[in-house]
Amino acid sequence: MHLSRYFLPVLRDTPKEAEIVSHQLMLRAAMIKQSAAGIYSWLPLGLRVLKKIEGIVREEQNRAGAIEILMPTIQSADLWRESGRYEAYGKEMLRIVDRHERDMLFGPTAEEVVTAIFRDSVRSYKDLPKNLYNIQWKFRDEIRPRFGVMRGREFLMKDAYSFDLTKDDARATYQRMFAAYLRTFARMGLKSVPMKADTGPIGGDLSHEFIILAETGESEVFLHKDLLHEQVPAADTDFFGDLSGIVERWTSRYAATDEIHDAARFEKEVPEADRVTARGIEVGHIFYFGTKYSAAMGAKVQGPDGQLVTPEMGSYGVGVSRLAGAIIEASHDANGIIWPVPVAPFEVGLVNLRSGDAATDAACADLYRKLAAAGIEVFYDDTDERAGAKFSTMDLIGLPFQLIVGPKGVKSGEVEIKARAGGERETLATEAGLNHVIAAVQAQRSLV
Ligand code: 5CA
Repeated sequence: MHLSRYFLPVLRDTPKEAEIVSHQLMLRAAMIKQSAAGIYSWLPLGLRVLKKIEGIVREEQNRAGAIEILMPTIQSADLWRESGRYEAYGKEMLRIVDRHERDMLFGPTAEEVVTAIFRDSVRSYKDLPKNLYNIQWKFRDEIRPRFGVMRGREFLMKDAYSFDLTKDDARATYQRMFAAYLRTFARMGLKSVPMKADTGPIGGDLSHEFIILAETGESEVFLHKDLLHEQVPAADTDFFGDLSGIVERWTSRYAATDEIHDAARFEKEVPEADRVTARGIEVGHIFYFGTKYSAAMGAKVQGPDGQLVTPEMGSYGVGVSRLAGAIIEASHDANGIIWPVPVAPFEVGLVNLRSGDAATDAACADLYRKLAAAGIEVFYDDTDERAGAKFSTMDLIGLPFQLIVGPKGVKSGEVEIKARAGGERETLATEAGLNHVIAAVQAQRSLV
C-alpha cells in the first residue's frame, strides 16, 4: 500500500476526550473515529487490525471444533420473553419498535437466538455435541461508555454457544474453549490469565474471565505470580483429547478479580513474595450454565434410550474490538503503538526520505516489489513530507519493522532498518537489510 493513495488522517495532538493511552493512540493513528458516544467507525488502518484479531479468533475456534455461523444484529423481543430475560435485562438493552409495532432489540448477546436455531433443527443426541459461534456486532447501552473501543456501546464480539448431552461432555467442551482462549490471546502477543468470575446476567455457576494485565484495566486483580509464566497449549494440542490437565494447571493457583476476591484465602494460599496485585482488562469470558436457556425455551433432543433430554449449554465470548485497545495498552511507548507482528495492520513500513528523487524512488520501488513478492505486507510512505514527520507517523502507527531509504544510502547501496519494539537502528547493505527484515517478520508471525 502506498500512503499517497491511502486514507490515514493521523492527528498530531492528543485528543482531550481520550483518557487512556490506547484510546488516544487509536484516534491519533486514525484507526477509529467516534460517531456517537461509544459508537465508532473503523478507518482503514484500524479495520486491518480488527480483521487480523478476528482471523486469529476464528482459527482457534475452528481448531477447537466450533462451527461458524452468522446471526442477526436485530432480534425479536418474543425470543427473549421465552427465556424470561426481556424484562430482566434492563436499560442496557436497546429496544426498537418496527413499523408493525413489533418489539425488536439490538442483540447484546445471542443465547436466545442460537437456542431457537438449535431447538428447530436438532432432534437427536447423535447430532451432539455442537458448538456454534459467530463474530457479530453487539449493542449494550452502557451507562458510561468510555476508553474508546474498550467499553463501547456497539462492539464486535465472538460468541460461541455449545450444546452437549451430559454434564461431563459439557465440561469437556468448556475445557476446549478454555484451552482455545489461552492460545488465542497468546497469538496476539498477550499474556492472559483465566480467573474465576461472577456470571452476571448470562447466568450459571461456572465461569472464567480471561484477563490481561494493564495499568488502565477496569478491575483490580489478585494472582499468584507463577501464572504469568505458565505455558500455553501448543498448536499440535489434541483439542478432542483430555484437556483437564491444562485447565488444572491454569486453575490450581489463586487468581481472582475484585468482584470475588477473598483476601483471607489469597494470604493463606499464596506466599507473600508470590502475590501479585494489579489491574486487568477482561478480553474473554466463558460460561457453563447448564439448561438455563434450553429448558426455558423447550430445546430437547432424543437421548440414546428414546427419552427426551434437555441439552447442557455454555457460552463463550471474546471482545474482538476491545482487543484492539487491549493490545495497545499492553504494547506501546511514548512515540506510539508497537504492534506484535500477528496483529499489525502492515508488517513493514518502507520510508522514502526523498520522494521525487529518481534514484531513491527506484530503490524504494524495487524494495517494495521484493517485499511484496516475499509475501510481506508493506506500507510505503511515498509522500513528500519531511523526514521527521515520516518518522513520527511510522512510530505512531507502530508497524513492527521499518526500512528507511535515502539518497545517501542509495548511493552507497545501503538501507537502514529499525525494529519498532527495541527502537534500534542498523545500517546494512540493501540486499542484507531486505533479507533480515523478511526473516524477522516470518519468525514473528507465529508467537505460539
Ligand atoms: N454471551 C456471553 C458469552 S458469549 C457474553 O455476552 N459474555 S460477556 O458479557 O462477558 O461478553 C463477552 C466479552 O465481550 C467480554 O469478555 C468483553 O471482552 C467483551 N465486551 C463486553 N462488553 C463490552 C463493551 N461494552 N465494549 C467492548 N467489549 C465488551
